[in-house]
Amino acid sequence: ENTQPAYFWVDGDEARRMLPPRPAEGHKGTFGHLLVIGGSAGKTGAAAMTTEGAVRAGAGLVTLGCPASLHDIFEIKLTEPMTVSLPDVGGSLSMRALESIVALCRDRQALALGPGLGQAVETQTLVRSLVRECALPQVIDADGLNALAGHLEVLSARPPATTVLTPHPGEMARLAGVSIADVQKDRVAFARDFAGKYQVVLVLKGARTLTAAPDGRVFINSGGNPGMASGGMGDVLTGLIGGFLAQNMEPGVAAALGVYLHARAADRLARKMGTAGLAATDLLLEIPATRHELI
Ligand code: B4P
Ligand code: MG
Repeated sequence: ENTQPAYFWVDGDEARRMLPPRPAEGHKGTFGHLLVIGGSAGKTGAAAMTTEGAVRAGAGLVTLGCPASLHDIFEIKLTEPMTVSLPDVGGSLSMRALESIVALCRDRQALALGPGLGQAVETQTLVRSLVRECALPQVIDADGLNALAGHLEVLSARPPATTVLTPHPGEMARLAGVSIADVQKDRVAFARDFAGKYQVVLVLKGARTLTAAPDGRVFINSGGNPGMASGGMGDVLTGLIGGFLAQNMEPGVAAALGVYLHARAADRLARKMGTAGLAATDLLLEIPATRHELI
């Protein structure tokens, strides 16, 4: 590896410099179109929150590709995002969805893969095919990451530095085939080494989330609080990062900015409501004002 590590402490000033442009004459085509592939029976909320996170990141358009048997539910649940019905088996996406998704990727700017997809064997095979075959910048989370555990070689089929992985320590351990203690022992070194080895942007979540880019940059997040330790918070983050990727941001910066805004929104909420009982959907509503406060 060629690269020297470089460390960045992400606070309000650093985040302000990262914000994507919002030109006065911009229209929804200017701000990108994110495709989200997610959802399975019992896990529609995760996919819904990811699409809404992308809306809150300022993406121009968001489309969710979801299992056909859940399509009507998403049509009612989601308002701004569009939905596309894809072939499924028993509420989980099937391999027959591959061709349609690859076609959808043609006129989108980024892909968010994984929220609530479930762990059906066929769905996991589909995920790996999409990682290989869709050249768009991708953010992969949750069951998307689970599908890669034991199959990290698929990452080598991707253009370097176009993939963002967002594991919490449990997912990171599974992905790398080590224990959670091994991950947490030296988080910076772990994240940096993994990012370099697989040429991905690695977001290692938890108190003090780290974002490591394959060129050696490591962004250390300054905000966040235990109010974020509730189901769905990670799905919102995936949407934010996907929304920034769709706005053509460099993947390392898109990830670090998404992590910062997500945590800062939670810190604003905590000042008003405390750190217990915050819902991920509360955080969604807080994001635009959090961004506005930066500028
Ligand atoms: P899952 O059951 O897979 O949880 P999930 O669906 O991914 O939930 P969600 O998407 O909402 O949360 P995520 O963590 O993605 O796994 C949970 C299990 O994984 C746990 O039972 C545990 O075994 C393991 N695990 C998870 N986090 C761990 C940790 N830190 N240490 C050890 N084991 C862990 O996203 C949550 C978001 O909130 C992230 O952005 C995260 O950075 C943030 N967040 C959570 N707590 C925070 C805190 N105290 N301070 C700052 N940020 C915090
Ligand atoms: Mg998660």
